[in-house]
Amino acid sequence: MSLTKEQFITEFKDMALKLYAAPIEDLSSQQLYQALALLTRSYIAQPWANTKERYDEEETKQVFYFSIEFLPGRLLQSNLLNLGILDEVEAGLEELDLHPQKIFAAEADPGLGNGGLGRLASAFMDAMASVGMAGNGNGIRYQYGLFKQAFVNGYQVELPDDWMRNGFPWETRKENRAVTVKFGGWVELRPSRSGHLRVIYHNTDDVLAVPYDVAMVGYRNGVINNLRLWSAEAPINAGPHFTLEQRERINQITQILYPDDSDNAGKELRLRQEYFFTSAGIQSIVRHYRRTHNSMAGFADRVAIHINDTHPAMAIPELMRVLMDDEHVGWDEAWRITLKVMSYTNHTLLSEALEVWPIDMFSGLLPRIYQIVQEIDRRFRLAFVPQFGQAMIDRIAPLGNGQVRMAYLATIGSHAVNGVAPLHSELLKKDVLHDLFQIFPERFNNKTNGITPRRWIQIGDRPLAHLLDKKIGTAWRQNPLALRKLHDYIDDTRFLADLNATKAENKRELAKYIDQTVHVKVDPDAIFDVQIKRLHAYKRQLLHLLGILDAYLAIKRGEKRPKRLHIFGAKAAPSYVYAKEIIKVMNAVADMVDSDPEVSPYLQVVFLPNYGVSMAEKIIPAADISEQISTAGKEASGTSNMKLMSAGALTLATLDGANIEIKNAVGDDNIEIFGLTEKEIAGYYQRGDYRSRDFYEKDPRLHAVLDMLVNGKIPGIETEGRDIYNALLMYNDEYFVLADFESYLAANARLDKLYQQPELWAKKALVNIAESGRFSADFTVQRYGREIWHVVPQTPEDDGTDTEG
Ligand code: HBZ
Repeated sequence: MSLTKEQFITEFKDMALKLYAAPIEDLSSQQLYQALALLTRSYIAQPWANTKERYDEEETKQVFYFSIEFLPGRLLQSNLLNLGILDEVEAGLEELDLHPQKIFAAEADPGLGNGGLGRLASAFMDAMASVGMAGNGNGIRYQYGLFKQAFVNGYQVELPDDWMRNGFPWETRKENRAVTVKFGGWVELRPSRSGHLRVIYHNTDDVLAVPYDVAMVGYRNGVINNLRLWSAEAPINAGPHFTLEQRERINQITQILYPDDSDNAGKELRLRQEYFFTSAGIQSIVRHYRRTHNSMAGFADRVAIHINDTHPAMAIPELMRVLMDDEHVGWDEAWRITLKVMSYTNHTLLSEALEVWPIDMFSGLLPRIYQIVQEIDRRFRLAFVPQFGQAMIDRIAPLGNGQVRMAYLATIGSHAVNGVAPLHSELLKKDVLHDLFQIFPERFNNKTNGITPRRWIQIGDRPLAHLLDKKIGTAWRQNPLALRKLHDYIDDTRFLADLNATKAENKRELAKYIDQTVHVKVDPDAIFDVQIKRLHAYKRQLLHLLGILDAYLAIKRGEKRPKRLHIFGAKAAPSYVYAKEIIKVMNAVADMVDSDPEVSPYLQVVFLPNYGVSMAEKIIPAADISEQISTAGKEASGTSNMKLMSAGALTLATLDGANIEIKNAVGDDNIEIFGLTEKEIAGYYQRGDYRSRDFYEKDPRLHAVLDMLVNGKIPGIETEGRDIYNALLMYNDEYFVLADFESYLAANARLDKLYQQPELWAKKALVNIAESGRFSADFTVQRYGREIWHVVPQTPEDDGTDTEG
């Protein structure tokens, strides 16, 4: 859209006055934010309505991305950017003597997700709108986001994240689109006079699902898609016998986000949440379709539904239910439609994260859905036992071991199943879904994750964005593959110096931010070494910590090295004791290093509390080193690896997840790889001969570092050091931390050496930025569009590289 600075100023003053009956000088940042958000919304309204109308008129095939998490980050700035009016608005605000960044910072982060899976869902929403794809999100409007993390005496404490305290100006309540979701009770199947089966529900607990829609603004293309978040409410005609407790139970469904990443909560409330938003989504899609069609025959040509991990896998039996019970479609036709509509992404190989539900719980809460799953199970067995044998089919049928197995159900009921990086997709076929791959090989494919450079470079890294504009023009903002033009300047000494200057500027900014938020002074000339992701044993923040302890000891012995600032951001699941112990030790080490004048000139550690999308926007531009050090074969893809690369950080990585694609993109000289490969680790498993203690005994540096955990040298820790020590030595180090220790140190030493040559470092940073364009989520969703959803993407065109693994 177009908007002049002058126009904006008039409209903004007007909006502020209407809202607060006061001139802008009297308003707080929060109030200014509210006024600006509402004004921005008013710009969105018309194109939003137009987009909907166009999709309906042209009968565009629509994608519905079902996800139990979305992590959009702050929306004001990105909406302004995507509308194409960010510059005008900022100029206007400045003319009014206001500080744009202060106003933007007043927005609360919608913390509606845990980590990678939720952030990916939001990146896809942004990307689908930006490439002009009709893509809608379907999820839950959690009253509280993921907990707010604070440290007390170095321990993680979890505070409620009341993110909607000041309202959420981007949502629109659509009570006219509410649907009813049924739980519990029992079902009666009765043949009706017309020959259809009539399904009669008795004694169900009915919940009203009310949608709140959030606009997903495409980048400068006039497209506005929809993210629909469902809220649970008591039925409208609940009647006089409806108790406060019943109301409370209903409200609970959308009150909290389960704070688990790579874990299976296995709680009935979680199952309720999953069915709640899945059923609401399916019902509203079918209802919308039926407004303009008098049968379901063409449904699969107009609708694609994507299941983001197994949390929404009940979409499969739920669509079967609606097709059969409400639309009177027979089983075979309903199954044909369902298979064509559904596709599924797996995000993890960790067995503890594979969702299963006890049959008792499942059938009690969802009796009709359970019947349908039973029938899917029966037909699956009937079809495949003859060819593949009872034993194999028993292993992978939807029902088994007294459980409903969601990953198997999702695979059986989808026409496409994908992993999120080539190695991950291969391992799915080899291990977790191996048997199902034998039956349905054509369904399996890879779709490497992506990120949105709009948020991470255009918004998060303004100094870099401007430098790029100056050097290679602005084409990269539309098509990030244009970043490859940077290669032409690999020997441009002036430009390399500018690149380093940009990084230095970002580091100074982050240093200020760290001082403001945690009151710690950091040296902006240090190497900024960053590890930002959920805290999990397989991600091995612990290996990073052991590296820090080794540096500490070396410095104590008199070794000099370039100063390193280790920056961590990570939340641990509240029930994940080991992860929380790692946080505690990390904070203790940070204090120990800081208070030791012999060490502090060379080493500093900061653990920033409450890591999230907005904080990532501050940290990423300032990073020199990106730590991606998971045990090979465990990290499905990773996405912070891509973001950090695009900011010119050098990746210190194991050959895991998308690190492998990054290595292929930048070449061996521009990434620091270390550690065991997935094959080598599989070898250890097979032979059963990993002995962590051997490494401890052989390597004096490792020996000294591990001893520090238990010899009282780290002030302020209690049993945490001992627990970690035991996990590594007595319980044989499940994630091969000790095996990779030596090569991790060697890789770090190479980085220290390289940092002494700023121009060489800048060259490597340049190659990383130049090659980061391929990881744009715009390309990822276009691949999904072509190969899975069968929708036609519009602009910009993908070059087709990096499609299959
Ligand atoms: O999904 C992550 C993977 O660990 C990461 O490698 C990948 O890049 C990213 C996007 O594909 N997985 C998750 O974030 N998983 C969860 O957040 C999760 C949440 C609730 C659960 C299980 C897993 O019950």
